[in-house]
Amino acid sequence: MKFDILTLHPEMVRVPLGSSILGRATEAGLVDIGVHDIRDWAENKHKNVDDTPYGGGPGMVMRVDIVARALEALRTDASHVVLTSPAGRRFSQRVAEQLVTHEHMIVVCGHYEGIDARIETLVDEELSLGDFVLTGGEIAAVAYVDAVARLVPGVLGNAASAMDESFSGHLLEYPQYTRPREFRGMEVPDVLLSGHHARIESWRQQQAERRTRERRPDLWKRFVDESGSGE
Ligand code: JCQ
Repeated sequence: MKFDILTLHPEMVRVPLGSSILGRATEAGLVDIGVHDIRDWAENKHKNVDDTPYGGGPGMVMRVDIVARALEALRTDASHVVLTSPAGRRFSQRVAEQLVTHEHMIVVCGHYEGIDARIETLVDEELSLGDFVLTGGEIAAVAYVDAVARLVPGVLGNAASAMDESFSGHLLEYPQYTRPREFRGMEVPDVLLSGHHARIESWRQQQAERRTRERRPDLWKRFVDESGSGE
């Protein structure tokens, strides 16, 4: 899958998206993540990308014509264009599962001072990471690309890790343990050392349900409602 990020701060996204699992996925040719400086499409020699707001007020507003030129250069019929914005639809695992169906995803990083409102006509949707304001959309863009890219077949080395999650549906993960067997008086649960695979599976399921009920009553309600109706 191809990704392109449009940003005023390429250095903020290059390292996280080139490291670890996504770095390996890029080397393996499973994903291709392009990072582009919006300033490359600025017209004058000063490379200005923003201007003062019509109607007055503090700060600067990003010009829509420059973002439009950048998108004209990058988009194809297979592109899905996303703008990072606290005013957008809330990002989630379900949204990531929808985004991975596109061949090409372009993310335009918004900026706290704002973009000309006509940007709306150039993007397919606006996505929010949550109800908080960032200085720029770069951290949101990294989160979206990471969450989508890990769903591309082959990106997660172990095929079971992605499957386990969808199997457990809306539940939180079960607790995991490794050596040492005892740490500061805390023992690894006996069942995990028993070698009884069926008992281990049912203990993990029970733990996942308990943690979800205690920590995320909202997810627990969805789980109960959906398993009740056979969904
Ligand atoms: C993204 N959750 C928070 C800030 C305006 C496009 O307009 C704006 C963009 C930003 C940067 O993104 C965020 C954000 N998801 O703050 C203000």
